[in-house]
Amino acid sequence: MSEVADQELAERARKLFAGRVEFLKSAPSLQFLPDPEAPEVAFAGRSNVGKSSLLNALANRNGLARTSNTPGRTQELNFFDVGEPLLLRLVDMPGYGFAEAPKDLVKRWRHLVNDYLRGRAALRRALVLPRPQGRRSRNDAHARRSRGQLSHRPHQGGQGETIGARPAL
Ligand SMILES: Nc1nc2c(ncn2[C@@H]2O[C@H](COP(=O)(O)OP(=O)(O)OP(=O)(O)O)[C@@H](O)[C@H]2O)c(=O)[nH]1
Ligand SMILES: [Mg+2]
Repeated sequence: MSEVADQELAERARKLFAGRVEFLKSAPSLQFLPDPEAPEVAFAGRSNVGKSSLLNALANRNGLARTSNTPGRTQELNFFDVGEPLLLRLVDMPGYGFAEAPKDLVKRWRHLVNDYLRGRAALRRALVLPRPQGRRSRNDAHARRSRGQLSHRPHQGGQGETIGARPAL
């Protein structure tokens, strides 16, 4: 892509995120997912890796998604509407790996995330945040497999990756 096209895209993104970015709802289980009215982009990765912080940085709004030093802060699928009219939805997800919560609760989050990744028709991209040291865990690999690896490509610089769409929910 040319530099001019890149700049235009960056400007469109800046304007988009300077406008409406609003919490819609939390889904503790799949039956509470919102109607699929817009393409969804979800943040996946280990607990405490900075998924909620990244969403806040992108939206330039501290406190939009709740963050904490304690792993296991995000416990549901949290949906945020972007754009007026609605253009896309960001989805902050619970992390996997270690979390300061009972084991069966952590297992429930894992199933919720995997079912959503596997079957959500509206999900266009899952952004998998790598651990800070850049090593992939088994769960990072599992998140990729859940998504079926359609149009899966590493981010520039090899930091994180995006995983493309595969429908059903
Ligand atoms: N140094 C540093 N700390 C960060 C960065 N991003 C997030 N943090 C801190 O890491 C901690 C966890 O951030 P969260 O955004 O809550 O992490 P999360 O992946 O959403 O965690 P869960 O919801 O528990 O899965 C917080 O104390 C953040 O302030 C970063 O880029 N650099
Ligand atoms: Mg979080």
